[in-house]
Amino acid sequence: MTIKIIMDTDPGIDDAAALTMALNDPEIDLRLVTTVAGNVTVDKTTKNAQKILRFFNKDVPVAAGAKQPLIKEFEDAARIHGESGMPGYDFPEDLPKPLDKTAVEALHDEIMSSDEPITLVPTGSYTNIALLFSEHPEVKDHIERIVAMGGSLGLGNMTSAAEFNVFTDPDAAKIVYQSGIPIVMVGLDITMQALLTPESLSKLEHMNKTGKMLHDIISNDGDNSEAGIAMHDVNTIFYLLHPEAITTEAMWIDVITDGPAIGETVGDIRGAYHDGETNADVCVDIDSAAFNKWFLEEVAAINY
Ligand SMILES: [Ca+2]
Repeated sequence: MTIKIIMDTDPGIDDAAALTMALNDPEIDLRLVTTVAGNVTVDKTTKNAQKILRFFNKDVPVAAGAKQPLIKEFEDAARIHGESGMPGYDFPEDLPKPLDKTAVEALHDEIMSSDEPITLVPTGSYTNIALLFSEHPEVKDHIERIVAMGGSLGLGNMTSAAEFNVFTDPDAAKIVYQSGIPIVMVGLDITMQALLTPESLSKLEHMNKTGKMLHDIISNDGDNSEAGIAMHDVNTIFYLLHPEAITTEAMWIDVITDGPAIGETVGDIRGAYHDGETNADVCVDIDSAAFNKWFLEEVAAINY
């Protein structure tokens, strides 16, 4: 059984690794890639997504999306992902044009024409998805669930309170968490646990062409430590394929949209505000060794 997904993404080093897994794992059917401003500007994230598709010779359609958040001013993460968003590897530059429609229209068309409900996998800010729900609310009945990288029950990585994707567009995140669609929050609570270790990274280098490409871009990640490098977005794909390796807790997530905690995802762990209602399954624990083992096995299986 394959899982039909759409990735809404802002490559981005870890996005590129997540796309690599989604494009090549036989259990995942990646129907569409939409892009959003985030790690770098949307023209760059679109090109980067296309570079990964071109690298694997896959013709999954790409539609360019929002240039900026709904309300908040745009701030990129080029200090971590480099000026291009995906430095360190010489990708071919002869890229096809993206679809001649917006990300929102492409999302609408793909979701409504699918014969089964689709899983949305946002790995950037949620601006495109929030716009989609506002402009085409009928799509909500045709979405299986949203498995979203972003948020944190603990500390943030942009501010003390906020994780990057939610911080980038907190107003969009609020709309998505209030949409009524089942959401799995794949946040820093697990992505900062499941670091790609230095041993795993060095194994990638000599594995195959894919391993070399991932090694070279991941080595340029500005947010590394001695323990390893967080592969944030890749955890969404790992969750889809190996939910048994991740512990989730159902709770209500509220998104703070102003003030010093802007972009914080507040988990109502004690059920103080929502009468026991929940709107998300929040990932709280992960088998990091299983994540590393799976990551290497996925790349080895690509055989390219
Ligand atoms: Ca991302």
